Amino acid sequence: MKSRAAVALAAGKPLELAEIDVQGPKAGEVLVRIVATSVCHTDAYTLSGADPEGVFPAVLGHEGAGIVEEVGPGVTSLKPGDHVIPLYTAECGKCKFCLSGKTNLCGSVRATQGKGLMPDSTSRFSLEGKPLFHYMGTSTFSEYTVLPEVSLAKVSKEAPLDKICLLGCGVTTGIGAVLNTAKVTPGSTVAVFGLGAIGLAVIQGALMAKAARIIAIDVNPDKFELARQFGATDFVNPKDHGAPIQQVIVDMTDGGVDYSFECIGNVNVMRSALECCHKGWGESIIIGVAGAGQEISTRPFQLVTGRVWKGSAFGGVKGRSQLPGYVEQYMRGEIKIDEFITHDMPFDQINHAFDLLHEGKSIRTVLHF
Ligand code: NAD
Ligand code: AHE
Ligand code: ZN
Repeated sequence: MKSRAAVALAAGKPLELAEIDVQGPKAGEVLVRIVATSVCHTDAYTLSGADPEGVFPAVLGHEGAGIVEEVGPGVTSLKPGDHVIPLYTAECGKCKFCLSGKTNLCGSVRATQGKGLMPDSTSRFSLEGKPLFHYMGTSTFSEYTVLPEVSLAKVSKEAPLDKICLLGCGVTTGIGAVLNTAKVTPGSTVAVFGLGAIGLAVIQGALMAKAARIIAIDVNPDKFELARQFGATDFVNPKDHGAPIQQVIVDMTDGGVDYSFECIGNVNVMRSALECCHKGWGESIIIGVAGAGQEISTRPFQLVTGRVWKGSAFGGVKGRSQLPGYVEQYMRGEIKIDEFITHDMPFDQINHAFDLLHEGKSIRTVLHF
């Protein structure tokens, strides 16, 4: 079938709007009509060429929501008409990871996903007869996309798809990093580095966890008002201080924070986020994604003296079992999503959505097919 799509033809170039060809689902696969998708910084990161797994030409996009159009042979858990959120972290329920009870990472489709291919190592997308790569197992920048059954969470039909698409990445990642990865305890002091959708969702999670003090840090002071509305109590622009930012935070907090979250993808800030943690118990969670070749460093003494470094992917959330509950929480008013959506526009304005993100003018832009 034909599908409207935005194609990443090469790194560093704007997306090309095109009508692509989409093959029907093979065994264990599902064809989904994406109703709405948003742009996450990770899409921009891959498009920039900094992603070691970035392959071109590809159909990017991983924060979306849609409706099942057709299922392939052997698919039992989904049927046409079901509302779904694509998952870049699959949940097969059967692999070593899924059965471990220790992680939300799933091994079932990750290897081929990282190569931009479906589990049978082929693509369902083509443009003018030439294959296009998939992306993160989701490729939501195409009106019609094909995913493995294990990469789809079935959610309530009552929920607005143009809002809950944000649960496909940003909102879930931030809240989950607080509740699942850090397990922030009531009364804690939390520092959040980077106030995009991820950082704001971390603030939301910290409020849900009853943190007493939430320090919001960004080099763009325009982000502070929304951070305040989400529950941040203190605001720090590193540019306003001569001292290293970790020293500023340590001085503000009688020795450091209980938890910090890096929501930028900057390895120098990752070091600051660790080093602003309290001696003996402070934990720093890396959420930001850093470019190829970049590495983190600190004095081992920072860890010897009790600080802990952790990372979080999709907030430690198991998509198929837990995302339907997140949708219900949104419907009951217990999780904010609408407040992240600073812009809404037709899908064909997708390059403008990328520009707004780069310029620091948007939190999330929802694109409608
Ligand atoms: P974003 O661009 O909307 O937000 C980043 C924020 O960081 C901006 O407000 C920017 O002003 C701020 N910033 C940049 N440099 C800074 C600095 N030196 N000090 C303080 N603030 C600084 O991005 P986003 O969509 O919120 O994504 C944030 C990061 O999280 C990206 O690296 C993205 O790839 C990553 N991410 C990871 C996961 C995961 O599962 N681990 C999921 C989603 C996104
Ligand atoms: N491809 C990159 C890694 C990118 C990365 O870390 N992705 C996050 C999700 S970002 C969503 O916006 C993630 O979940 N990672 C775990 C995984 O299995 O990919 C690289 O460095 O190769
Ligand atoms: Zn994302």
